[in-house]
Amino acid sequence: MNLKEFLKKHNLEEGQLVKVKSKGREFIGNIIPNSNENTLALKLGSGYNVGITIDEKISIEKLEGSKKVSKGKSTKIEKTPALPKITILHTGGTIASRVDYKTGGVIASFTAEDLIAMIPEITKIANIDSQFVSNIMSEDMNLGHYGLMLKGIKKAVESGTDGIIIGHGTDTLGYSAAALSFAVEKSPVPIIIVGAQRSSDRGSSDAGMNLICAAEFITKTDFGGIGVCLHTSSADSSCSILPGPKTRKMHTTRRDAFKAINDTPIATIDYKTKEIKYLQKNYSKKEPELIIKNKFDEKVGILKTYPGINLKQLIFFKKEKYSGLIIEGTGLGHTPIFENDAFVKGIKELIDSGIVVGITSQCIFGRVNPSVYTNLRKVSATGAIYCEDMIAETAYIKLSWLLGNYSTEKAKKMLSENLRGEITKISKYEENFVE
Ligand code: DAS
Repeated sequence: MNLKEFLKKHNLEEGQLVKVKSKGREFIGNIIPNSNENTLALKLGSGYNVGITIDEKISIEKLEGSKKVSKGKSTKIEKTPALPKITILHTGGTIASRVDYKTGGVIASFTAEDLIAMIPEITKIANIDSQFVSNIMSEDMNLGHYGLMLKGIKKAVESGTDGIIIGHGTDTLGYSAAALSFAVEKSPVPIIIVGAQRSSDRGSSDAGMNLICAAEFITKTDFGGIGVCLHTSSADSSCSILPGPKTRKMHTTRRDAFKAINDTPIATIDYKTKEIKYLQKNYSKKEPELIIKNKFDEKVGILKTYPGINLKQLIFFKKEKYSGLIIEGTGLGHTPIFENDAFVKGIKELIDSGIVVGITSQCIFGRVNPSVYTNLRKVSATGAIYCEDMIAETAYIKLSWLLGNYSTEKAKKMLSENLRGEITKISKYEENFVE
């Protein structure tokens, strides 16, 4: 049964206050519009939204009270010929939802008009176009979504855009930023991924400021690559433009959750003065043409090691005929050894079967080293590739992209070579924790 049939069966409509019981959990909220027809979306009293899968086990009860959810009035976009053009690709996530302040209902769909209604000041910075790519929370993305974003980038560049903003959920934003960084080899325009930690219906929303700062940067910079734009600190003072292949979400809720790992932001934008301060000099510049290599190998995985890990988890990747595996080890890139080197032999077995194995560290900051300890040398002797100061997520995306576009031998060689700034000579640390 889909959403429409479900609402009809229970004689319900958008805005109705309901109590829903599903999988042992209970939710009370107003029914709000959403484009996923297998999900009932509620706006909870806390301001957060929740999506509940419609299945036979769900129970629903109508409560007193409802909030009429209107589509909100859409704003006619005034174009100013002299202004540059920015194309916004919508993929979903918190950034893509906005609230009709009169009713408290959330508009889950997204168009340029919605955005202008939410932050009209953006029309003074650029003419806004928008493209619908997907409407998905980013925890639910797969490698196929990167192909959709790359198609959107190509279409926007062909339309003569001066820059691209990609509205994206925050949970897997770092993976997408890495994926697009490798796939877009050269770009004539800046491509900035923007997320939000607070939905626009909350006073502390960061959506508007992140979008404005991204637009300001795009219209003034000579940067031509993939960046990420969110708050620099928890204050509404500035946003950072973070390097695509070095960005990770480091906090579940803070608005400055995103940090450049082992690196510094490319630039910061002061929200009040709109002044841009560059922290990096040799960032990628705009190129005359767009060059994209858009393939990703689906049979690549990540395995985090931990005390008590079972050797079978390693052998799984051989049984399932994977082509690549990133082992997120400990410290300098250690993995368990096991009695009689059983775990190390397991890694060797994977590699001998043709699987490319890379090693990163759960420490997140710093870089791995294959030779300080005897145990590291044992692992390195299997042919496993130490991935310098890349985090596991970036190494995973890079290996998937390499195996999708190059031979296994070439992929092995390129995995530990710096291609897009994903490997830095000196791994920076303090710079990330400025207030
Ligand atoms: N679930 C989160 C996501 O889409 C919501 C957000 O933070 O944007 O990644």
